[in-house]
Amino acid sequence: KPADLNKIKQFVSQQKLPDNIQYYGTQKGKNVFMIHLESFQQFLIDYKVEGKEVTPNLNKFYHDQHTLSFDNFYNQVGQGKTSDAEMMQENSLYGLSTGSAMVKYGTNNTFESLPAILNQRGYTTAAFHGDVASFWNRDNTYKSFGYNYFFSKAYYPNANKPNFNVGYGLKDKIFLQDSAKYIEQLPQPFYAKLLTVTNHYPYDLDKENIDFPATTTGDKTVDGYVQTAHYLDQSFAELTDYLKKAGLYDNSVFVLYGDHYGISENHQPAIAKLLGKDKVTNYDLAQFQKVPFMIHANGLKGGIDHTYGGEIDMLPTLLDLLGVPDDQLTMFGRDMLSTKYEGVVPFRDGDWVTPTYMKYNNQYFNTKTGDQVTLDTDVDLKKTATETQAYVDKVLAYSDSVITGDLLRFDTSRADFHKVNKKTFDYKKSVG
Ligand code: GP9
Ligand code: MN
Repeated sequence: KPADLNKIKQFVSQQKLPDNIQYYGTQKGKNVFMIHLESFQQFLIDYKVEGKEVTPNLNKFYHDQHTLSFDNFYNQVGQGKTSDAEMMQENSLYGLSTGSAMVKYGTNNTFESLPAILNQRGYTTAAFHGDVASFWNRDNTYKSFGYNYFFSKAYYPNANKPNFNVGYGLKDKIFLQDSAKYIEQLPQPFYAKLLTVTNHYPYDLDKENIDFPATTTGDKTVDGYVQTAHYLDQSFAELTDYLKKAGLYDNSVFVLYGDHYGISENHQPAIAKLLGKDKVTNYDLAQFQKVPFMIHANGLKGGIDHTYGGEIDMLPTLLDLLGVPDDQLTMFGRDMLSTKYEGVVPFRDGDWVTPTYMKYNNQYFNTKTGDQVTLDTDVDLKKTATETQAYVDKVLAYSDSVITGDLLRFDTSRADFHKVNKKTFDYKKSVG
């Protein structure tokens, strides 16, 4: 078994890329806000309904000269949805091919996660979420990840009031305001992860909070999506306004990401209408898997970056900015800031996207033009497809064996392993 890990670590170290000297360590020691935008797809950015922007505040943030915004960034989740996104974001390990890795392995496995890495660098780490602590087994998993604190629903005095919840938990505006009051009491530097939830299927919101026209596809489960997305956008602006006043904006790095699609492929006629097309192809559906990935910090050299990447790449990219040495970490993603980075985005079902070709629902496309291509007629595709498929199958299998075999436990003898003592964490109120 330790030999399995060695083989995998060898592969991981071979695919490690040099840091980018323009960025490396430029954000070292700053507070980190990780803002999880529930079910938020990239197409919402700059999207308009009846001439109005759905997300004016996030658009402004996206286009800010100090925000690095990736516009070819894909979600890579499987059945574990939000929890798969978290697994990738905190560890650069994939979710599993079935079920949720956090549910099955979060309690007992050894991890070397972002909270543990930052704890060792003097950070206080805290996760915030307006749903019950046990959802996706967060209460146990966050201990394994090394979170000092987990503020779940039970910590929010407003959570029991009527009309303060919708869907899975506290409404985002209340959740983010109440979370900010906890955050400003944390010793700095801190790593704060905020998991929003109102922009979640079926996109319900009370009348008083609806401040945006629904779309008119005629599909009831789709048409409210822009309304809850708009509400999330307003909540985000309220949070950042508050943090600016509290003096926490300029000395913090903000990482924003969408976890997965909001509108599933079961709604193709509605998707076609949203995109202004007669019919959607598998190419369109692949584009629809894009989610935002933005990193903002005072003085950061920003811009829209067209690099192809996915959630698995978030951690190595952030560690580059924070100046954290990561040569020994078992991460399957790669640093999107590295000048040597070449995008290969594996999906959990074995499909993939590269800057030249993509495979989606068993069809191949030219990534740039969207033209369908076939293995028989396109020699370049054949080469790319063979190499890419081998790589994709390998990383998914390796990541799976790290999780299902709990292989990182064999790495704890490393002098620089970021150990976690789960027993030192007690999220008290979060129980029950
Ligand atoms: C609930 C929330 C939703 O706590 O994270 O999870 P999802 O259904 O998106 O996986
Ligand atoms: Mn989710």
